[in-house]
Amino acid sequence: MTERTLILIKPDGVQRQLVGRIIDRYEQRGLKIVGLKLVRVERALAEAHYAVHRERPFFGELVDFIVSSPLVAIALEGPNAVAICRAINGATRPHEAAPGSIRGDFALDTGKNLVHASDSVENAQGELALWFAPGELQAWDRSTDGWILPG
Ligand code: IDP
Ligand code: MG
Repeated sequence: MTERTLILIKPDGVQRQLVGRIIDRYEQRGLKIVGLKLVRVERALAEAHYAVHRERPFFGELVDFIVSSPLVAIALEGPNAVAICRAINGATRPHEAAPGSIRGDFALDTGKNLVHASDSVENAQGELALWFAPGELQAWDRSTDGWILPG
């Protein structure tokens, strides 16, 4: 089932100059980039994005971190893109993230775990609408699709 999902390379990933290496993980898997931008986020957007965590003790710190410096927002498309990206990122807490995952290879601290990925198709649709205007998402044909995608 073709899905779209939202990835954020959070400010720690941009500051540590890991953007290229992180994007490479998704691209080499075969996922297609359909949206990509560097953004300095408004507080309201960060709060809306993490609204589900509003009551958690780390919410303020998390929002402060997300608005502290530019981040990279990416829309990715592919079969099971939501689950595939969660696996590429690895577990939320880096000490539980498998080696080979982004967090398992590059992160130590839960608050600086480099990446976000939507956790369901429904949430992905909401998050993509929050982060990208419709005209910023591109549907495009890839010449290698026949070698990567089903059918
Ligand atoms: P996810 O990013 O793997 O989906 P969530 O549980 O949705 O993880 O949490 C969102 C983000 O909030 C995490 O990626 C992490 O940066 C931060 N976070 C989660 N739990 C904690 C915590 O206990 N302390 C500090 N930050 C946390
Ligand atoms: Mg989450």
